[in-house]
Amino acid sequence: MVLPYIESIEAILVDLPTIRAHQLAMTVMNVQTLVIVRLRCSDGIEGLGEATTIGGLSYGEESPEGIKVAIDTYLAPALLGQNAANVLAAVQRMEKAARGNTFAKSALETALLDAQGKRLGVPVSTLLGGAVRDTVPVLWTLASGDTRRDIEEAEALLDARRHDTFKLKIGRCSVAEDVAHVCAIKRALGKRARVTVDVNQAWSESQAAVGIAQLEEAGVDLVEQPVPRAHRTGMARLAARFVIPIMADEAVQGPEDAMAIAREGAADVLAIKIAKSGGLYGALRTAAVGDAAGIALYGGTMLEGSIGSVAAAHAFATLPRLEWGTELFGPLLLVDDVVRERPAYADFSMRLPTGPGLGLALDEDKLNRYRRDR
Ligand code: MUC
Ligand code: MG
Repeated sequence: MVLPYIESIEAILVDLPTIRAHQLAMTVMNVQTLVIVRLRCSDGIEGLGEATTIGGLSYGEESPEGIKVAIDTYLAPALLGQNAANVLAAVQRMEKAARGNTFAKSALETALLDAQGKRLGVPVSTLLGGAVRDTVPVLWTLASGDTRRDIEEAEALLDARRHDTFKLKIGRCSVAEDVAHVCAIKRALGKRARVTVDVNQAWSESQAAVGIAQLEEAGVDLVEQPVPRAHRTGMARLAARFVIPIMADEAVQGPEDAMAIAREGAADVLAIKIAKSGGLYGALRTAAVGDAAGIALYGGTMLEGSIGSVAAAHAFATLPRLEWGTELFGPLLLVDDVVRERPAYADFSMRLPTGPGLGLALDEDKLNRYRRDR
């Protein structure tokens, strides 16, 4: 048997407008940049991958432009000519070629898995051992920056049965203003919806103690990353002090962080993201550590488009426990995408595509329309 090898790798920057401004503690997004990976193999099969960040370098340590440089200059040369059918061997070569750069590695691993799934005629979730669910619950983030508008948005999405859990992005305003904003939304939605907040590291521990007490009182369901990622002992004190679950997002990248969080009791829930963990396998290893420690799991996003979101969905669909569902709504935040058919959302969930690989097909016209170097 002739082994297929990796023939070429292309990383393409794609700029897509969002449907409305998306306001987070550290940035306001009006556009999302996708780094689309096209990995071509000697047997004619092409795998697709994607990496995104949020607000350039304002969220994390990788930017879209930096991801492209890392792929073009270091990661692609390490993979060219290698066996395309051995994904983990390729992942190991990437680990040797570059430290960190987990977002770039995740996009490449996704492309390898997509290609291998297409080669074998099975979905990516099957390559990972098999899906235990064919849909994943998906929440929506309210982040227009306007309380009234957020309530109207939530009402419409509840009526359409698209989402029944809403995550509010806070940390831009004072604690008092943020809490008032959240309480107004929670009051308006009542028992019809779950409401969570993501502070994106913006509070000090003492601000968090004040804010979380009021959010708990208002019936909010969960608080994500209230304090900076490095303040694990502070997170542990907050997790011990309050009944409302505390979720680690920025504080958990890979399995080692999950282990430290478990050891220190620094969170009740882990936000697992393929980008943070360097790919789908890394995400599942991170989840396994949390699961073994009795920490609840949540499928996170870096606001990827369809390719990255569906890749994550294939991984999250294999998790035995996914208590807090997912936030894989990225495709719905974008006015358009670069695939022929976007994933379907209904009944508060995303349906996993069933075709081989990711189950998505690239739309060449759209790619040409939105690529930055057109
Ligand atoms: C984050 O920090 O969780 C997820 C949803 C959203 O609106 O932003 C992301 C990032
Ligand atoms: Mg977060």
